[in-house]
Amino acid sequence: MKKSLIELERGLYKPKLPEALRFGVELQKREVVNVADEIKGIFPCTSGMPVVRFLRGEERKYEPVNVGVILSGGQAPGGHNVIAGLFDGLNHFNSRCRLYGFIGGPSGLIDHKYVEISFDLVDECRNTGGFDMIGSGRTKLETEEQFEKGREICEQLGIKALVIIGGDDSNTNACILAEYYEKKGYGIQVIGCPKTIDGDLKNEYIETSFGFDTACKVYSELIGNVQRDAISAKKYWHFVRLMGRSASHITLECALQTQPNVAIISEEVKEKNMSLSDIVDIIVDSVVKRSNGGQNFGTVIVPEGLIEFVPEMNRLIKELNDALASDDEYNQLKTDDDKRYYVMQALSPESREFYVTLPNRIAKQLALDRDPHGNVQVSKIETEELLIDLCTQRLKRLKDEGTFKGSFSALSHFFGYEGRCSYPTNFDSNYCYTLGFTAAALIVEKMTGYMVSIKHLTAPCDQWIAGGVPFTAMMTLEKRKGVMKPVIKKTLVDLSDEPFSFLEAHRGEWADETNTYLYPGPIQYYGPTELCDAATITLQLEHPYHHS
Ligand code: FBP
Repeated sequence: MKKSLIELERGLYKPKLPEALRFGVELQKREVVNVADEIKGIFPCTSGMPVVRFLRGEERKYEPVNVGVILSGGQAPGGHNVIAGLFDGLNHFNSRCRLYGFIGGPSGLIDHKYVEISFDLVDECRNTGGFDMIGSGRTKLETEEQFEKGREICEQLGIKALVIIGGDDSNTNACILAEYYEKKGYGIQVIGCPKTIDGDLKNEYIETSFGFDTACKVYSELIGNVQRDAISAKKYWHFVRLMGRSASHITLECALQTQPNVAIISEEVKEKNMSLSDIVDIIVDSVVKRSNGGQNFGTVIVPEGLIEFVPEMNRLIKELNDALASDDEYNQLKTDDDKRYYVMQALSPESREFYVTLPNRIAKQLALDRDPHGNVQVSKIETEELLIDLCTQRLKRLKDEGTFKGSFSALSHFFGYEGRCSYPTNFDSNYCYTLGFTAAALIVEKMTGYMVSIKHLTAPCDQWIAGGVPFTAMMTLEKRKGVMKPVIKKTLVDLSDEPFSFLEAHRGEWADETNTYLYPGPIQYYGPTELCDAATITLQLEHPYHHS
């Protein structure tokens, strides 16, 4: 197959590993994390285990082991390198180990669809983006029937360990699977790796999920380019919605990298109980200020989950979900107008009053687009269009009153899929390879119920600390569909943390008539280490590296 020059070139890149993993390893057991009694009760076999880390140790002989690997959920740059690191790691510990990839995500395990991962297959995919080596999927591994199907195929292939590469939900299910296999005594270990561009799988033990670094750098390049266009043409305001589901980590990181005029952070909107009108105030304020300085252009970036955090919208969405989730009468209505009328009748007077103020297109999207569970698909609501509409109306009013004398012409963008399969940055290439290699080390050391944890990520790679944390140490109880369930918590933007404080300290100046844009440009693979290997600004602010 023909390859692009960059693909050939990246294929030659040798990901860096922490020093401790390059030779023999020694497993060091550290603290046992105290977990709630309820968690201990649900996971008697996999709680009470210590956090572990690897130190450089004697070269040792390990038993060969057959391992299965699963990619779960949305694509994130670096997934292939986790598999490459796992493959090379297993080989490093015993060249008779074998690795099987389950095709199409968790459903591959249940339906027994797999491929044996060969050296050639790994070599084809080193340092590439995408999950196409074995594919991914969103099937949830949660029932005993599925677990048993998994056991059957593991027994057939002699698989003694599964590596699940996924986000908070997939790792929560990996924890349940690990406990189940342990309780049944099947001798199948389960190890997780933290994946998601959204950056919301992070905590005391997991500094960041892989893919966040690359995705943010791709979006930041695009935002920088749009800013350069804006400052050149001087006639457009660009409204950019960024992926990330509920969390605003991506928007925050992109704001720090590009310094747009306005960056809205959903978690702040929620904390301050800001209405849609308050958000419009912030944007319009910047438009007017900049226009007074002769700058009728600018950039606004917003997270895709924003509307869920706006109180009146949140109430409306809840009412719509409740009213329409399993409503046959609604589903049989033929025309959009009939559906809209039906929706209006189902709403409380407060929500109805708000609903009628929404632009037609958005009102329609809210009433029509449902996911298979009957919920509004918030990621498909064009929040950026909604904001453009509301700002246009407000600025027209100001113009009529004579308080706005400039012009306002806006363009909308949504950056999401553009960043999910990019060639991983050096950071993600190294991080992912290390995650996979560490998973191999945990497996040969017979650990189960652990997520790979790599710490000190802002230090040079050879100083990273590779180890694992029991899934149960990260579990809390949350209400899901009305029932308390153990889950690995999604981490949203913490308004008291450094990254948000930095934004808060500088955004006034960015919103102003002066232009403070940054243009990060494309991802760099060669050149000074500070440029090529650097972690995100978020990581650097959260975990500053102190040169010794
Ligand atoms: P994961 O949580 O599975 O990593 O996926 C993240 C994500 O890219 C979100 O940012 C986005 O909202 C969603 O997936 C899109 O999902 P889909 O790929 O099903 O369109």
